[in-house]
Order: sequence, then C-alpha cells, then structure tokens
Amino acid sequence: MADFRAIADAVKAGRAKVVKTLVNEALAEGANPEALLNEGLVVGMNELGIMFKNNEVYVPEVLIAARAMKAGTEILKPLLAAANVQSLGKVAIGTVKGDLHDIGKNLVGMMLEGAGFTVIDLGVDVSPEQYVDAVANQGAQIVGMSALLTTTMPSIKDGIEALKAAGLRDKVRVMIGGAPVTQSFADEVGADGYSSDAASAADLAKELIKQL
Ligand code: B1M
Repeated sequence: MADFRAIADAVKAGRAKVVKTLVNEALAEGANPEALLNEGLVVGMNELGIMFKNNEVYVPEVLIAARAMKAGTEILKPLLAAANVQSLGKVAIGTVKGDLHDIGKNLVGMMLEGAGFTVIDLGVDVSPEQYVDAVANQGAQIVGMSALLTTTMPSIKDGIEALKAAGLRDKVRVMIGGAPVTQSFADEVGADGYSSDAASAADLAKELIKQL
C-alpha cells in the first residue's frame, strides 16, 4: 500500500531523493499515478503553502520543496500522458507576465497531456505577445493562463485584450486559473473558462475544444 503521507512529508521537507524513491516504490507496488500526484505530492506542497503563509517557512524552503515536487512529477509525467495517444487539440499554457510560479501551471500541463492534448509550455513571465504568437504561429486552439499573485491577475486581462487586438479572439478559447483566480474574475475579464485545479482544467479543456 503506497504511503501517500510519507510522500507529502518528503515534499514538505524538500527531500528530492526520498520523493523519487518513494514514488518509484509506490509505482512498483501498483499505485495509481494520478493518486500519487493528488494525494501525495500536491498535498505536501499545499501544506507547505499554509506554513509559508504563516511565516513558519520561508522562500528557500519553498524552493527546495518545489524541486522535490518536480523530482516526483517528472517520474509521473510520462505515465499520466501514456494513457492517451491521439491528440485532442493544441493548448498553449503559461504563467502570466510578472509571475514566476510554475508548479500549478506545470501540473495543469501534465493533466492536459494526460487527457490527450498536445501542450505548448510557454513557461513563466509570459507576455501578451507570446500568447498571441502561440495562437497565430504555433496553432494553439486553447490558451491557458495561470496567475498566482493578486498583482499579476491583471496580466490575464492584458493577454485576452492582446488576442482581441490581434483579431484572434474568436479562433481561440481562453482558460484561466491559479490560487487567487475565481469564476467571477474569469467572467469579468472575458475568459471562456476557469478551473480551480488541474484535474478539472483537463475536463474544461475538453469542453472548450468542442466549441471550436
Ligand atoms: Co509565492 N506566493 N511568491 N513563491 N508562493 C504565493 C502564491 C502566496 C499566496 C504565499 C502567501 O503569502 N500566502 C503569495 C501571493 C499573495 C497574493 O498575491 N495574494 C506569494 C508571494 C507573495 C510570493 C512573492 C511575492 C514572495 C516574495 O518574494 N516576497 C514571490 C513572487 C515571485 C514572482 O512570481 N514574481 C513568490 C515566490 C515564490 C517562490 C519562487 C519561492 C515559489 C515558486 C516556485 C515555483 O513555482 N517554481 C513560491 C511558492 C511555491 C508559493 C506557494 C507556497 C505555493 C504555490 C504552489 O506551487 N502551490 C504559494 C502559497 C499557496 O498557494 N498556498 C505562494 C501548489 C500548486 C499545485 O497550486 O499553483 O494554486 P497552484 O495551482 C493549482 C490551482 O491553482 C490550479 O491548478 C493547480 C493544481 O491543482 N491552477 C490552474 C493553476 N494554474 C492554473 C491554470 C489553469 C487552470 C487551473 O488554466 C490555465
């Protein structure tokens, strides 16, 4: 039986090697990759987030934990993607301008790949022009914007406005997310969809692609 608690604790403690070992062991015992992600790795990072908020840990600890989380997600990524072969469509995803948080965005990308989408990862600190380029020149049918800071949420609006200005708004669906983002914010800025977590982001993308 996979020890999800131990995996979450190892992420919190930033112990990348331990995370790797535990994830590999759990997989060898037949654990489900999606459960390992959501009930192990993500739980650890969320708990650390609460400690960060309460000033119980600081930026260095969080960075080390992020590296440990990545060590685990890298093992799971091909397994989550393997289930689907035929591409459902192309999604360009990135964290908006001014924002460097990429853990949630990477998870969303993984879940989209797992659901069968081709994912173009634009990275972090993505400018409105880069989103436009992804649609105009790289064939993205859905643009995914992630924002983790209240101060960078307006960059989502900038991205949508840039797509409008480039005459591309009708050709693309825009989905947004990130801890401070809400459905009412999505309605306000004219996004086509919002989701609160990576698994529902994949379901949302499946709905949005049908609209094109
Ligand atoms: Co930052 N940080 N951080 N940070 N950081 C937050 C976001 C904060 C809430 C912490 C706090 O104070 N409680 C706070 C923001 C406050 C606010 O704006 N209201 C904050 C701050 C203030 C800052 C700095 C300004 C700190 C400083 O320097 N003084 C700074 C800003 C840097 C910048 O971006 N310019 C900063 C820096 C950092 C680190 C570099 C140390 C590190 C990032 C490392 C990395 O990403 N590679 C970091 C981290 C890790 C966090 C916390 C602890 C965790 C974020 C995370 O990865 N969560 C975070 C506290 C928290 O959220 N509890 C915090 C786990 C992840 C799985 O969840 O990203 O929410 P999340 O993604 C979810 C959903 O939101 C959703 O699905 C994901 C999976 O379920 N989702 C989408 C996300 N994107 C989506 C897109 C979609 C759909 C769904 O469609 C496209």
